[in-house]
Amino acid sequence: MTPPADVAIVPLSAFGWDSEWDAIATYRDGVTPARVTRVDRGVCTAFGTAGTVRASVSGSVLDAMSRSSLEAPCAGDWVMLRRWPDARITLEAVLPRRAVLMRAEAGLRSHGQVLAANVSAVGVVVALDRMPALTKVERLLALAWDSGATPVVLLTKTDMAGDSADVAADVRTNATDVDVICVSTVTGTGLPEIRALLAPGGTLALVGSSGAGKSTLVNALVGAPVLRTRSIREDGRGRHTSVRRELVLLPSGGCVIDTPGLRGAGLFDVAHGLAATFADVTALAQGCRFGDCRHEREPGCSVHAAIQRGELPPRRLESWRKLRREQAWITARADARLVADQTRRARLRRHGGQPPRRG
Ligand SMILES: Nc1nc2c(ncn2[C@@H]2O[C@H](COP(=O)(O)OP(=O)(O)O)[C@@H](O)[C@H]2O)c(=O)[nH]1
Ligand SMILES: [Mg+2]
Ligand SMILES: [Zn+2]
Repeated sequence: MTPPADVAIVPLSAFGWDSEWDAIATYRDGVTPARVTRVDRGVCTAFGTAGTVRASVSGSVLDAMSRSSLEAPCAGDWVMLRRWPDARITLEAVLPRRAVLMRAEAGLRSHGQVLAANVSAVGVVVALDRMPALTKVERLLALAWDSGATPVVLLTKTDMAGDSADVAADVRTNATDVDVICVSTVTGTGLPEIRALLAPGGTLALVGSSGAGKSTLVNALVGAPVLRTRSIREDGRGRHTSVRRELVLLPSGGCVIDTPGLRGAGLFDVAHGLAATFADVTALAQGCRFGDCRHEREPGCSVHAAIQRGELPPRRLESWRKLRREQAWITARADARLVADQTRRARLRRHGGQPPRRG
């Protein structure tokens, strides 16, 4: 379809569209691809060849959403939009996602929630204006690894830390196989490295505590104040900062997704992410005498042996245990939910599709 002549045609490839997406896109009359930048109460803002538009969700997408909340469009999704003769725009389909950043839903931790779709890198944002908690970094790294995208640690506010190189070294020894970039939006340190990570067509999702400097970083990368940041006057709770996930296009190509409001990022079935985050523990565990060694008091435990030799910081094992327990609990909850759901369905079938009568 040819867009109207007065509209500047923006190449979607600068923001992640490629031949693989093109191959699965369902082109029909008046239907074109676009990328979701944000979702507000069912209305999606999306960026397509004709610029930014607002679209409501079509009936078929609503149907899919009623079956699973994971089907709801979210920031980063590639979607197909239909433009109707009365100028209304509807979101007809969400294209199958590639890497997805997920977390356990707040309060209902055995349900997942999609934070960002089709990401190529996940930036774990940690501010150096105070001593970072390594367990927190590890928790966020597990989330990042599990997305299928490449994790990277972004140490922000390095202009406020005299020892940022030491902290970076410490984080590096604790984050095997992960790039650690020192960043300052005040001096501009690290911004070229992050831009390089994103070109061409890459998508970086930022995760981290409120106040870590995520939105400020997005603004610095764009070179304009596109997102609200916490001002110095109201550094209490960040009341006036956004709570929405939002995808921002960079003039230099690539996209950044800010994911605010990640209070105590819950883990969501991140067995793979944990193994990658604790690659050192996982590798040592291969040498344990028992396959199901919990590295507590078992004989022939090579994890403990490594701690004795001073080759593995005891903190790493403690952190691994803590996150493993958390993950086991979530998995058990998810299994219980699945069983309950199956039982309910079986009961419905036995009663000819009618819910059983009580009493
Ligand atoms: N000195 C310094 N302050 C920063 C830097 N990045 C962010 N800040 C400040 O940190 C506070 C929180 O930043 P914000 O981007 O709102 O954090 P967010 O909650 O992660 O989005 C604001 O007052 C920013 O001005 C930095 O690189 N250096
Ligand atoms: Mg913010
Ligand atoms: Zn062991």
